[in-house]
Amino acid sequence: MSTEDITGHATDGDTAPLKPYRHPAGGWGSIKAVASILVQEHVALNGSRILSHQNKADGFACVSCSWAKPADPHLFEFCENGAKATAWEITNKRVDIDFFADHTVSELQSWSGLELESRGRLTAPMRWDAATDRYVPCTWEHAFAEIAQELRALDPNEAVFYASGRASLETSYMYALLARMYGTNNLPDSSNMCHESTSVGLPKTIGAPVGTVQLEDFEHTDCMLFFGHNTGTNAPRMLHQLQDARKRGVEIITFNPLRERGLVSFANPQSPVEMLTPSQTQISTQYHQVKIGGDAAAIAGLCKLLIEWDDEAQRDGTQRVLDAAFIAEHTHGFEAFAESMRATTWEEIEHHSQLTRAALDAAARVYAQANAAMVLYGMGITQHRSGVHNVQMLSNLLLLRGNIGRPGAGICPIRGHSNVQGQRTVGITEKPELAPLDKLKELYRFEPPREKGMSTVEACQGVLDGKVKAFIGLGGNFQVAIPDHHVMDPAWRRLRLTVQIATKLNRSHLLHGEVAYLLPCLGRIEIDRQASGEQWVSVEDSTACVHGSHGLAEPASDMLLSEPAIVAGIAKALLPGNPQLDWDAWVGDYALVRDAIERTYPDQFRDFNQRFRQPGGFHRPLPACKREWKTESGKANFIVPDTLDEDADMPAAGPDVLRLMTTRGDSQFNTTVYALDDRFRGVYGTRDVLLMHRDDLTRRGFAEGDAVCISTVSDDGVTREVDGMRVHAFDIPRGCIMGYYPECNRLIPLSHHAKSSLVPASKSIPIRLRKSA
Ligand SMILES: Nc1nc2c(c(=O)[nH]1)N[C@H]1C(S)=C(S)[C@@H](COP(=O)(O)OP(=O)(O)OC[C@H]3O[C@@H](n4cnc5c(=O)[nH]c(N)nc54)[C@H](O)[C@@H]3O)O[C@H]1N2
Ligand SMILES: Nc1nc2c(c(=O)[nH]1)N[C@H]1C(S)=C(S)[C@@H](COP(=O)(O)OP(=O)(O)OC[C@H]3O[C@@H](n4cnc5c(=O)[nH]c(N)nc54)[C@H](O)[C@@H]3O)O[C@H]1N2
Ligand SMILES: [Mo]
Repeated sequence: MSTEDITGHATDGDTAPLKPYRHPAGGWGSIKAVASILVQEHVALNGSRILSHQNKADGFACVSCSWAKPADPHLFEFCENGAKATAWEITNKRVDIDFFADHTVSELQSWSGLELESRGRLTAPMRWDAATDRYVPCTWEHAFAEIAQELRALDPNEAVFYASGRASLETSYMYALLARMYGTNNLPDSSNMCHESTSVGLPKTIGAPVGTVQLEDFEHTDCMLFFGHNTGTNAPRMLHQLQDARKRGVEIITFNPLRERGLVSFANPQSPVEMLTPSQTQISTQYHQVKIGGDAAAIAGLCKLLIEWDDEAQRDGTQRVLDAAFIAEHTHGFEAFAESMRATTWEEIEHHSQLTRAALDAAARVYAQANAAMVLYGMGITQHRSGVHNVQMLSNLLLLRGNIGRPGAGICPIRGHSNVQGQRTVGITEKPELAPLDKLKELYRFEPPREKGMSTVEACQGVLDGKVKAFIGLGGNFQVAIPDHHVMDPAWRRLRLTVQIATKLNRSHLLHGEVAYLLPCLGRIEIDRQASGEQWVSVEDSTACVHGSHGLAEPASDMLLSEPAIVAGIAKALLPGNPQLDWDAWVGDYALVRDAIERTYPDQFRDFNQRFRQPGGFHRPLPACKREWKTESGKANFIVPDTLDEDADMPAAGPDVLRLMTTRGDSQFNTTVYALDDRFRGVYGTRDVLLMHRDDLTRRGFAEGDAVCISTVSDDGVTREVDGMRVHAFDIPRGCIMGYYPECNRLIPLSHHAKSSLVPASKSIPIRLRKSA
């Protein structure tokens, strides 16, 4: 960017739809946005009462992000985006039986995701009728019976049981058990598109699949290194911790190709003083606009400096820069790693990261002086072909100074969905080695399947190959969240069975199989009444804390069932009776499911029912937090990166090729788009834009706002393009370009994914542009 405008826009970019956003994240803009969504969803009074119970010990866990929920919450422990997600769920609008009578499925396919979801909540179980091409009402009993009959006709490995990350621990445990008792480990979840690079990368380094940072650590840290996360939009409550840390003088160093508003500055919308004065807190003390996919190189630069400074200190007999005692006692592989960093040249580092040695020197100096430092990261790290390596490089950086397993230090993957981490904890995984199969066998006396199941990418491949014949979705919008829509869309129609358990209508429900059910469920904010009374459920946040959640709103319709009731309904119709397991009793009282979870994972969920409702939840024990390393070497491992260029093995790129990141805007939750604005990036009224460096724009002969056709560079003979996107100059490194998810998903080849974690590489797609005809 050429000017001082910190919003990310070249200042002459005032032409609509881009207008620079000059305010801090939070502040009055946030209050206005909350008020407007409450009005839009017709829930103003009811909504504000309900919001005051959000993320409280007596209330419900927000359905938006998975950030930690403190034991002593603010009066209103929610953020603008949490409020939007709540209003979206408790909306007064309905997609009822009449709606489906009025519209064929083919007609609805031409609607946008926003148009579909904004019509409101689903109200009754529906079955697709081939003769009229409409969803028509059916009874729950009929639905369960036919789904069971269809599943029984298949080999269990021909069915896929997807989960999207929102359903509670209780539902998730039951769902995983249903799939395994039926006979398959085909249990992909949204994590396969998200933090799977973490879940694969960290066990090899620190012996844990999840982060080690807890909320208290924010009070003890001196330095935070932030990589590839848009906190102001995607985990806004964390801005409170960042603001408090800044007030204590903590250094916050950010690596992100975009200058994200929340990481630049913040005004607390819940602080009367800040709202009445123009005060705002500067969040990042250093901001490094790394090239897309350049993190491994940038981190290598930091590691190289630390190692070389330490070499000098040893020569000069001055104070060591590395934590030599920690490295000796707790780690494995240091020498090989140090050697590889010494051998990495500055030319490579600067070329791949597009950051200067001087900039990395400034960051490394702060890190080297911090007593306790933590690394926080999001999709900018994991959704790359080298996603797993990126995660391991972050871990290497922390290990060099012993920054794992002590107060104020640690690694903090910022998870996505509000219970995505928990779903993995209680058995939703396609990897049999991660599920307690022997324990399940002992408890429920059945033979669990042992062969590996399908991840998200493998399930898509299975749908294409015809190996998959049935898809069951526990929430989510799978068909839109995945890559390669051109290739995938036609394949769904070849499935025999699709079952979607959902709160709102989305495009996945329209890409259905020959036999198709749409089963509407209660949301987490709604009162869940069962035989033993109103139920509580539980979720696990990004810091491995388990919290209770209790709905407050009246259900959207009296025909809804809870998610546990739907899972149990299918299970009872499908599976032979089992004296060890009474599905009806579980549905009648979810405390019994929690007891079952505790029996299955006694160490993790000790006294589950007694502890889960305590303020702040309870923390699952994680050995890495105590410096016990559950790795093969018994130590924390340094891992040498294969390459600093994730695309080294890609087909020849050429100077006209740009790297595209597909990312979220401020008014969306994943595929759910609430409105077309992305306020913090100053984009209004459209999502069909591509943001790129001014030099890249002019070099191609484009003018601001020109319509272009964007196409993927690949060698598989498939044309992947989106036409009619508008290009705008933006503050982003040269060679990089930003577009929105899910609008750009059709550009990502299914095969373009992280090695070993198979997370689609949604943040680094090689593309070309040409003017629209
Ligand atoms: N309001 C709201 N909250 C959400 C969600 C939502 O959609 N809306 N989604 C939830 C889910 S499921 C998830 S996974 C999280 C996602 O939260 P994020 O991890 O923030 O995901 P993205 O919005 O995709 O943004 C990725 C960030 O990485 C940066 N980035 C892109 N490429 C690179 C790179 O190569 N290197 C670096 N260093 N940075 C890069 C982008 O500029 C952007 O700031 O949020 C969760 N919370
Ligand atoms: N290009 C690109 N693609 C991406 C990403 C990216 O950054 N770029 N991010 C990836 C990531 S990180 C993720 S997590 C996935 C998200 O993929 P998904 O989790 O599959 O998608 P969502 O958009 O979160 O799903 C929204 C739908 O969930 C349903 N729903 C909402 N609440 C409930 C509930 O309480 N119960 C039930 N049963 N259903 C409910 C509603 O019907 C709603 O339409 O997308 C991935 N895809
Ligand atoms: Mo996610």
